[in-house]
Amino acid sequence: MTILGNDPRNQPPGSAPDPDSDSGTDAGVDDAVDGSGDGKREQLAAITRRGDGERLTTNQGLGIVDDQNTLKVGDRGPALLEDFLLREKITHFDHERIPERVVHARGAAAHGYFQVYADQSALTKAAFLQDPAVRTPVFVRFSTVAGSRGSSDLARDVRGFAVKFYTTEGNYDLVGNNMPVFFIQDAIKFPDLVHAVKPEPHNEIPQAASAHDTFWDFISLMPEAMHMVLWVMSDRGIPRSLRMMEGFGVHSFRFVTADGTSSFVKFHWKPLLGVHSLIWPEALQVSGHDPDFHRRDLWEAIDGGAFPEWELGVQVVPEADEHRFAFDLLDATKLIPEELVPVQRIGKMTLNRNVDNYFAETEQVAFHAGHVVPGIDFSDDPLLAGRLFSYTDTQLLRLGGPNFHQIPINRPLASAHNHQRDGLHRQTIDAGRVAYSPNTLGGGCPMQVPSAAGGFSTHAATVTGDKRRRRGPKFFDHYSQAAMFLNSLADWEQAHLVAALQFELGKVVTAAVVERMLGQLQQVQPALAQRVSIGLGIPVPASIELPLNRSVPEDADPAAFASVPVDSSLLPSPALSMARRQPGGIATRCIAILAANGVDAGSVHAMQDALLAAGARSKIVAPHGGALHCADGSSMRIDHSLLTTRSVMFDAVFVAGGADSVAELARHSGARHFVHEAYWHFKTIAAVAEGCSLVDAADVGETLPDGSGADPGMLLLREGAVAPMIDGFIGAIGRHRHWERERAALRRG
Ligand code: HDD
Repeated sequence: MTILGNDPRNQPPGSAPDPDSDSGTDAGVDDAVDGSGDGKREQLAAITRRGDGERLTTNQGLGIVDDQNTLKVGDRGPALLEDFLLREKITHFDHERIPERVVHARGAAAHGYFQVYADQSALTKAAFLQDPAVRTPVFVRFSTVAGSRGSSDLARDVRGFAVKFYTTEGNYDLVGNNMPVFFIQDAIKFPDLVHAVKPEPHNEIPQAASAHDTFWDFISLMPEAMHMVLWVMSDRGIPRSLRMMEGFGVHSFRFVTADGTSSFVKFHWKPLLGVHSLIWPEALQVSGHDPDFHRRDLWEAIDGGAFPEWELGVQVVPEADEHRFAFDLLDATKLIPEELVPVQRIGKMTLNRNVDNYFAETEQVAFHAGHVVPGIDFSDDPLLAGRLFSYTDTQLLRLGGPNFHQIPINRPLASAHNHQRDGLHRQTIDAGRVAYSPNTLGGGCPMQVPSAAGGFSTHAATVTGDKRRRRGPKFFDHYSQAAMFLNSLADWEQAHLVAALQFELGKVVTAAVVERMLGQLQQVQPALAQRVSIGLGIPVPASIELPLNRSVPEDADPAAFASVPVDSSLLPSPALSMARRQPGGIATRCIAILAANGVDAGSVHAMQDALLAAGARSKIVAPHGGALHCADGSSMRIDHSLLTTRSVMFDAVFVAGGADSVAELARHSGARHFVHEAYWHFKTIAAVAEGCSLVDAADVGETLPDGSGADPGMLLLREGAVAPMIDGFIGAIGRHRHWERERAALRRG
């Protein structure tokens, strides 16, 4: 392992490294880059401390005899200032916290690896996208945006999806979200957006929620935000699991090949478990019951060996086609419909290891949209430009100085050598007297790397124009893609979006803000504004003065901005609907098995085995904790009592047979409520033999709420053994939810 010294790979071809060179290096770990995907694990393992079997010491290694009592005069004090053990311990404790991220403060992360399916040299020279045999280590952090570190996972919000690839050419960070567009077009508006959505500054209310006046005041004045707002109000804002979210790089980036050919690229992550969400009433309850729901779900899945996987997708647009679309590729509030430019799936990411220490890894990881590798470059997206400044700046504050790249989780696997020196918390001993370039005393090292030898050189794009504060003309079409998104959703998805807007705007106190928002929604689609207004009890205003866009420059010809451009060529894009992104399996789903003393153990075991074989998990939920006495005299361990869990923690419910068991459950209001609630969250419910009477007692039925037909999510086998219903149960869970039940309930009114 090389910690200090020159790395020959940084020398131009033919130049011999000088072993006595004075140049410093930055914690490079050469032999960790071995393509097995384990390099980062080994690098971190080398500095991981475990207390097992160790003696207790001070930070200086001094053995501590008594860690229970402060040094005092006599038995009752006073305590002595001389007590350096007390002082060291308390001082360290007092300094344990660092500033939380200004956005994306709450997160969960895991390690894994990425493997490309086939050589992508026709698209990019990026080394990690060439060899299918190579596993590139990754560290992925998911996050909510608005809430503080201690807030709930279940907030309606965008989710961050940030991936750090530890490539042989240095770290590459793909810092994206679970939505393909953004609220604003220009980074200069980012502080305003964040100030508007964060808790209001005078009273710091509300936490992790956009349902308040300042957010909607801002949004109602920002027509460019309409597309993204609809994404956040859709069920994408409340994922079922971090493992079941798509990810998007949002901006157009560039791919660059070895011969210098550049194309525009949009990045996608496609989860192999499909894209699934909660519904809002459920999210509210989960939030109270287990605010760590998403973190726990990710942790337990990885811990249990059900490693989440995503395919990396790319939409590639040749440079010659840059202006082919009605929207501008540089506008981060627009997506490229997959029907126009298909997503090519080029590789797969697997997360297979939880962190050892939340603070050291998840909290201290520093992502940066500007960490690229040769073969990946930036477009002129004005939102991206601001990001490129912001990320280093924020880490300087958050991680306490310019050496945050030397924090273990941030260290590249590729060796790093340069003339940067000193600063707070420097971790390397940069030996020698040469810390400048050019030099002869250090043999000229470290030397610049020609692009042919793997160095990064910016793609030579031609730019012309006047210097001014403007946006491209296509940026002003704010509503076409918002309408396209809405029209692409299934009816139940649209209904949820309408309800979300009703909830959020229903929390807004200032009437003028609500009216202005209705005016904005009217621009997207009059029917949308109408539907939202019904729930609010506020009519859509006949006319309302809408700011077309505050960004119209003062020196512009007003006539040029008088009308809003509209893209009438856009058709609904089925790829945008979650309804079409559901593969149907039940892998990693969690099913509650309701049981009490006297349960028919046979039906429970048969169901448990079948669910396990299909990759799902099941938990026994009973009126009390401990163990159950089964009808056949055996006993069964209980996973949760009805006191400690709710139906919202599960994807489906099975009620086992056994006369005594079901009689006890039917008397238990918690058990009846469990089934009732699962039904109204449109989940699959199955019961066998006597178990069916609990479903009857829960006041839910086998026909759809309006009587229009059989409910495909209700499987009641009133007689016989459980075996014949198992396939049907698994198939029904694979549909995630039974939206026809919701539709029928809406029809019934
Ligand atoms: Fe950002 C964090 C994603 C625009 C400034 N951003 C942050 C994280 C994600 C994103 C996932 C959390 C990373 C982590 O887990 O540590 N940000 C995005 C996306 C954007 C975007 C997808 C638009 C396409 N961001 C954006 C702009 C700015 C920032 C326009 C500023 C001009 N973002 C930051 C930041 C953060 C951050 C303040 C907070 C903590 C951090 O960087 O490390 O610098």
